[in-house]
Amino acid sequence: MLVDFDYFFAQIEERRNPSIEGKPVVVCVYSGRSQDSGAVSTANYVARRYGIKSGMPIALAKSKLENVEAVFLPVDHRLYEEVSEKTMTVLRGYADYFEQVGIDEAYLDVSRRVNGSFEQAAELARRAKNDIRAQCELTCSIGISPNKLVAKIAADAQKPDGLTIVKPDQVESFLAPLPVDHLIGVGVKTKERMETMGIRTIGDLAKYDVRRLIEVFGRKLGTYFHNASMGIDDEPVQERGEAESMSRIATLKEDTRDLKVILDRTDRLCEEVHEDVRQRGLGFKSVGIIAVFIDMSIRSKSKTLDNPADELEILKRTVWELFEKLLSDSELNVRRAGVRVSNFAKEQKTQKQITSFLGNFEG
Ligand code: DGT
Ligand code: CA
Ligand code: CA
Repeated sequence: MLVDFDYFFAQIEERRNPSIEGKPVVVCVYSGRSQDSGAVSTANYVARRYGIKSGMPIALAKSKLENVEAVFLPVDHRLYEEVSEKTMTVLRGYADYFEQVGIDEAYLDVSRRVNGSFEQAAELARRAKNDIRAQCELTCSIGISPNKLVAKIAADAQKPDGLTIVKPDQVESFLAPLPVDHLIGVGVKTKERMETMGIRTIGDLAKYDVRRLIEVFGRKLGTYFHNASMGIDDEPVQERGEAESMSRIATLKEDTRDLKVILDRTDRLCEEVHEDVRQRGLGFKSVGIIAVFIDMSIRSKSKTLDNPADELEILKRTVWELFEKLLSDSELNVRRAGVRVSNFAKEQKTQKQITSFLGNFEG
């Protein structure tokens, strides 16, 4: 399965402020040079009907929406990252193997848990969509197919709130009528090149002589295009950075240095991290915490346990201990707090340097 959230940043903005639903919503990256300089990050589907697209200059988007009551908002990455983490935690529970590939999409290998049945996979997808709607108040679109390549295209086939199932014997007929640029790796240039060769659809590409493709695009790319056009792909769904560490970070309700308030939030982060650890049957030997203070300075602490542990209570207790120490060394209020476990018993990886520690938190 490929799960991709619909108009992700704009949908989160609608959820935050339901009164803007139904109006064109345009989320922008303002460059700050002049009032409207910058680009559109994404737009809701109402705005898309007016021709608004990701990457478009803000001024152009404004002119297209000139006589319409539209909402223009700046990106709030912090919020989108938090929502993303939550959605990924929910989705992970539906997969045998899980691979997040962007802020709003992930591949789920569900073969084992549905015994290879596409009907059961569809049922699982419907449950995942309902769960995501209930827990995160968001819609997503899901593509189900025998492999990652086709699942990605299937997820895009019916948006928003879509569910598209392409069984093995439907792959060819599903792909054939689609324009070639639906394939990953076919950009504007390649598309133009293929057009001059009389290749407009994926079906045209599938019929094209593979030797000729290799002459034009080289062996690697030519072979890839040939296989991709027939829906052939055997890339596994792979956990990213599985053995390194697992972490969660969150913005506190208020800036504070009250240990109780901080632990109230980090206890929940511990529960989420613990759930990830438990699902993968790992034990952790290191526990870390991180605090981002109101001046944006960052402090972290970690502790190595005597023995690998997998108990939630040990995690919470260690986090408590570490935050107590950290607060005693600083006078500033804390804005964000995070929890991390690493040094997993199964893999016995050495502990990473502080830079990757932060990299992990900020993802
Ligand atoms: P969708 O999936 O077609 O319903 O719409 P989105 O907005 O979810 O599009 P997607 O999945 O390609 O991208 C996920 C988020 O990434 C999107 O909400 C905003 C951001 N994003 C996408 N394209 C661009 C871009 O060209 N510039 C910037 N700044 N952000 C982008
Ligand atoms: Ca999306
Ligand atoms: Ca996406």
